[in-house]
Formats: sequence, structure tokens, C-alpha cells
Amino acid sequence: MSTGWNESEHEWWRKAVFYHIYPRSFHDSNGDGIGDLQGIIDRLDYLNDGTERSLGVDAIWLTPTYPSPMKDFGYDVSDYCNVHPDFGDLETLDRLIAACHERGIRLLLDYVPNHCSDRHPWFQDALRSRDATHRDWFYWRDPKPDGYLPNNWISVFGGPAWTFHDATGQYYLHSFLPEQPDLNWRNPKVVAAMHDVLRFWLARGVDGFRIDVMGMVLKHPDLRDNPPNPDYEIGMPEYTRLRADNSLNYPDVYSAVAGIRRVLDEYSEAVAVGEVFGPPSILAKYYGTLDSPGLQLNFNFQLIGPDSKPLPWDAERIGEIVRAFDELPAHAQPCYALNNHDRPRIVSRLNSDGFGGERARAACLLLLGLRSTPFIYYGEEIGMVEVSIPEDQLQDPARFHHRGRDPARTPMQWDANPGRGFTSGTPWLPFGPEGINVAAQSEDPGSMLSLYRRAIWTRKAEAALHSGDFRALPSDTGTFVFERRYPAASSVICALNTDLEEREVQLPDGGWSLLLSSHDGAAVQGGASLVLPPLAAAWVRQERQEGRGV
Ligand code: TEU
Ligand code: CA
Repeated sequence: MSTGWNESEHEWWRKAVFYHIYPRSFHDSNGDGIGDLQGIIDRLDYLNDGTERSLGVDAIWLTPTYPSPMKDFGYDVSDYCNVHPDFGDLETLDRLIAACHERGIRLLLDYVPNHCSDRHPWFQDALRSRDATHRDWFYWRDPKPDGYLPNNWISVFGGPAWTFHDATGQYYLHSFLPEQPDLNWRNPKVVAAMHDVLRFWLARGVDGFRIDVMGMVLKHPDLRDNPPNPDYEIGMPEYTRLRADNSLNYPDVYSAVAGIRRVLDEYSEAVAVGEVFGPPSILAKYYGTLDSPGLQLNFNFQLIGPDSKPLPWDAERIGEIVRAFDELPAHAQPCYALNNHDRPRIVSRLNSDGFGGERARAACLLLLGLRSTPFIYYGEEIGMVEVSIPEDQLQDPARFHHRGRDPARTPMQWDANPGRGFTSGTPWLPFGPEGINVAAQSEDPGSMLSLYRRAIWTRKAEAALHSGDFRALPSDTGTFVFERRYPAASSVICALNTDLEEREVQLPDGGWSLLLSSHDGAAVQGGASLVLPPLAAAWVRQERQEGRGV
């Protein structure tokens, strides 16, 4: 079975297409309504069986599968080196690793360094007394003289970032829920213990990690107040009332990043992708330098946009974002995602005029056409939508979007059966519309799933797409056009029309032919111009011509 890449390639992740699985919602193998690791094993052939009948992804990232009270659905970890019984056990995870590797699929786990669960033995010990062994593994502060909070920080999920512990008379810091106390990465014992967590999994054969809120692990040493955010507007999430100057991307956080990278480098092919927030100049720091490398990949969420304001589907805005990132040094491999488990799904996000599904098709060719390591969120490839969930069935503790994050976390829809092929029991969250499912789309050449499959396999076959350089081309309003060139092979131009009108794009030099398009009606005329229907994207290809200038 061949999946396309040379297995031992050190920087395999540069060419890879990643697939992000929310394990609770992928496939339930035992009928308890909760997706599990065996369920993922059962569905691996869908992800990549070595043929173009499968999606063809090269790597998978699982959101947390560790023991957890599930207050934040696994981002409250009570044991970093085990598996939650809802998902299976260590033996199931070992089998998943082996089953992935048999198919040439790499497996990334989610590493949650900033905080653990209040049920973690470290925090339970810290609660015992002020001189408990693990007390300074967390941030404890006395009340201010007036009895008030130690600083003005706001939890990302709302409310103060401090909770008072009566028995020991101090506050502890939690950047998220009170049940998620922040670990003190200024304590070398915490760093050593958390580095050992990485080694534990890497030694078991895991290929790397997505790292949760990497930019929070080191804060201002004095935990200084954050300044007010002048751009805050009513209706934005409460935590954005303050700028996170002293709690996010604090300048010495990059030393913690470099330390994590050194551990990864003990295992030659291990990779990490950071969940980081900031403009390209900040993201650059997480990549580090060639002399002092940071994480190999860091998410650029700008194509999704901030919590309060999703990015409008606008060619100029998209082009600015992509071009700005391209200014970074070449080793800073871009890493774009259009969806994840925290953000409204793209089909619904861009649907104010009812054309969200059309935009999502074009977005597929943008995501897979960019110079980037693309991440696809489960269900994105079948156009899953935000599911409206009755108030009494909502489970997510965070409510900064209208209905929290549950609408983007509903079970994968495998077929139109009552259990959607996901479960034989009652699903932990309600299903979306039954018509959106894998079975219905598998054999339909016009479906979203067929488009994703073709785009992924085409990308694999085209050096220009998976390894070519990037060059933005001048183009008319409403369009974003760029070229991917791979010396001595071919060039591919990716053109995006975000307008509701047809557009014609001039192609340099001629000799272009249509490779793939999101919509019927896209056509190359005379090898030199490309007609794009409203809201469409297309890839066109040219054999490398000797002597063509830069
Ligand atoms: O998210 C970090 C984070 O800051 C998000 O809460 C983000 O602001 C928001 O969800 C975007 O809409 C990570 C995880 O991805 C999230 O699921 C966890 O809840 C959070 O960390 C705490 O671990
Ligand atoms: Ca299950």
C-alpha cells in the first residue's frame, strides 16, 4: 500500500495533509453514544487506504483522549499518560498507532501544557497546604490588602481568572475554567514533568503533538495587570476587554517553546503544531530561528478570523493575509485551517446570503492550493454545518459564540440511518441534517467529498502544489490569484473568485489547462485566460517551460 510519501523523510509534515478528529464525535464502536479510539481504527480506510477512493490524508490529530472529568471536554487533563475509559485504554491507543502506521498515516495527540484538571493528583496535593510538595506547581497568590483579586486577568471563558481556596486562604490562577488550574512553567519541576509527558508518548510511537495555547505557558513573572483593550466593543467575548500583553505571547514564552522542541528532537521525525494567536510577526517567533528552532508548525487562524468577527469571504482580505505570512523566513512553513473544534463551521459561517456551501467548495481549493500544511476538520470534507442544539442539550462550558462550540462538534455523519453510522445508541450531541453524509456523497462526482478527495490526491501528485514556492499574481478586484512553482516540473495557478459575478483571470504566458475546479463552468480559454463562475476557485496547470522569467 502506498500513501505517496517517503516514510522516513525527516520533514514529512511539509507535504502532508492533516485531518483533525474530535474523537467523541468520529465513530462510536460500542453504542454508548460517544466516539472512541476503536471507532477511529474502524474508519481509517475512509481516511487513507492508499487509493483515490479514500480521502488520502497523511496525518491525524486527535483532540485530548486523556482521563479527564470532561469539564472542558478533555482539555482538563487528570492524567497525562493514560486514556479516558470513554475512548478505550492504552492498549487501544497502541493499536490505533499501529493501524495508522500500517497505512502510512501519522498520529498526533493534543498536548495541554498550560493547565491540568483540578482533579489531577498534582493539584489535589497542592490543595493540601501552602507547603504541599506540588503547591508551587501552580500559581497561588494572596488576596490584595483590600481582600480583592491578585490581578485583573479575565478567564477566556468569562469571569475572573482567579478562584479563592478557603482552606489555604489564597487564590489560584486559571486562564480557563476554575476546574483548569494553570501549571507554573517557571518551576523547573513542572517543566521536567511535562517534558516527560512528551517522551512518554513519543516512545509509544506517537508522531507528534498539537500544542494547546502554547503562548500562555509563561506569563509576566509578576503576573502584572493587563491593559484595557481599546478595540473592545460590546458583544465581544468578555476576556477581550483586556489586551493579553502579560498573559499571552509574553516574550520569554519562546524559551519554553525551544525547550519543547529540544525534547521533540530526541525523536528524529516528531513534529509539533502550536495553537498560537497573533499576527505573522508573533507567529514567526514560535517557529524560532534555524539556530534555535521552535515548533515546526504553528496555526495561522487568520482565514477564520477572530472570535468576535469571522473573516468575510473577500479575495482582497484573503490575499493580504496570505501575502503577509509569506514574508516570513522560508523555514516558517505556513499552516492554515478553515475550521476547528472551537469555531463555527465554514459552511454556516459564510452563509449570511445562503451561499455558504458554494464558498466552502472554493475554500477547499484555496486551503489545498496554498503553500501550507493544511488541516481539515472532520466533517469539513462533507460540508457539515453548525447544528442548532436545544438549550438543554448544550454541553460546552464556553459560550462566547451564540451557542458555544457544540454546534461544530456534532457526530460525524457516515450515512442517513437513524444513528448516522456513528452510533447504535443515543449520540452525546444531536445530529445535523441527515442528507449531509459520507454515503450520499461517496459515489457522487459533484459532491463536496469528491472535491476534497480529488483536491488531496491531485495535490499529492503535483510537486508544484505540495512543494512549490508561492507567488501572488496581480488580479482584478474580487479575485485572488497565486502561482505555485516547482522548478523543473510544473506550475499550478490557483485562482479564487469571491464575487457573486463571473470573473475572467489573465494567465501569464499561455499553455495552461484546467486541473480542478470547485464549480462547473470554470474554463481555460486559449490556454491564457481562466473564466471563473461566481464564488468559484480553480487550479490550472502548465508544464514547466525552459527560460520563463521570474
Ligand atoms: O483553545 C484556546 C482558546 O483560547 C480558545 O478558547 C479560543 O479562544 C476560542 O475557543 C476560539 O473560538 C484551546 C482549545 O482549542 C479549546 O478547545 C480549549 O477549550 C482551550 O484551549 C482550553 O484548553
Ligand atoms: Ca463509544
